[in-house]
Amino acid sequence: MISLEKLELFVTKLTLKHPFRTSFGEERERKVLLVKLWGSGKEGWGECVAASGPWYSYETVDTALHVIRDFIAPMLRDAELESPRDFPGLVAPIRGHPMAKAAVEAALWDLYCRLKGVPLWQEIGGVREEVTSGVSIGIQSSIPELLDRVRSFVTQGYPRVKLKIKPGWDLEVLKAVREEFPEIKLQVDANCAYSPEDPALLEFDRFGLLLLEQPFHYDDLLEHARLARRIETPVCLDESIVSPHRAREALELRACSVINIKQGRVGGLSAAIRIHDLAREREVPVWCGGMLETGIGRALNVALATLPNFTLPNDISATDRYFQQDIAHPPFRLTSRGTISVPKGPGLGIEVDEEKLRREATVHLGVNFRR
Ligand code: OSB
Ligand code: MG
Repeated sequence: MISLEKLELFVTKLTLKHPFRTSFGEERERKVLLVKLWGSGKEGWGECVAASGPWYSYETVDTALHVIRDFIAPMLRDAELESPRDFPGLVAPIRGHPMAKAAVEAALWDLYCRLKGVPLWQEIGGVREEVTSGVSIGIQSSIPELLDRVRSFVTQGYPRVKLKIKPGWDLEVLKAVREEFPEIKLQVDANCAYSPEDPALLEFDRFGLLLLEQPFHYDDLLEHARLARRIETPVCLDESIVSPHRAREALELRACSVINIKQGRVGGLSAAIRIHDLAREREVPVWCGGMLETGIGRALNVALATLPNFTLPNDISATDRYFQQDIAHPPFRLTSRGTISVPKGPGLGIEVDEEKLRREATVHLGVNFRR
């Protein structure tokens, strides 16, 4: 049994190296909620992927803080968990709030694996020691600026580029990128920005894309299923896949032929693994999405992406692509093969700069579990 002693919550701000613009807005810094769990003399860390506003999902850092402190922590105090696999059942009475749940589950996995002395990727059945990287490039002010960004990442060795698109920042942009980079692995992400009637959608097939991610509203599986029957480019879902239940529906409806898995969006690592397995049974490939995580969240993504059905390049870039300063060590680096190596140590395999975190945290609170 995991004997939990204490839960701590931290909120801190990290400045992005470059503003990140999507169809729903621009981020210049990230407010990050971190969870630390103490048990049997060891510690485990989890990162909440909720943003400061309810744009990508309804959750925010503040709703997650509230749900963890006021509902999840009291449940944990009275719980008897054999493994992190028991955690989703424990918090199932809380409706929704997947990112809040996922952050605590992540800390439990890290703690559990550190107590066992095994790396997380091995514990969950990972099959590779490096994962294929990719980079997600936000909407820029002009096409020349975008081309500069793409050129810089291609030169650094990124094997796949994802472009954020929206109506009006799509066909012309793709034409320009394809002219300069006819061969690169390229995919696009609309973050729900299109209406099903938009004629541009039928033009994407000209650009040899790996996939088109989430063109329509997050609740709309039907229109994605219709589009998937009309175009050659594989349709991939991100925002729509909020749980294993929804993944099954999407697969049965053939609303997508690829799934972007983000453990935070689906309610935790256990649910992410379940979706991976469901997709694998149907021979639908998956890849790991990103939420501009710090090294803590990135380490979890890297472990997840070692599972066998993560066969497409992931939104897992090197540490130096994100923030001016990270809070975890060592940094993740891009290898000469365009991959990110999986840390060898127990649990997540990274260390948190806790001194810096304590110094800079805007919120820091603790809950004791000792009975
Ligand atoms: O839609 O995949 C997305 C970041 C924040 C919110 C949504 C998305 C993203 C990314 C970032 O694309 C990918 C990364 O972390 O490298
Ligand atoms: Mg996306």
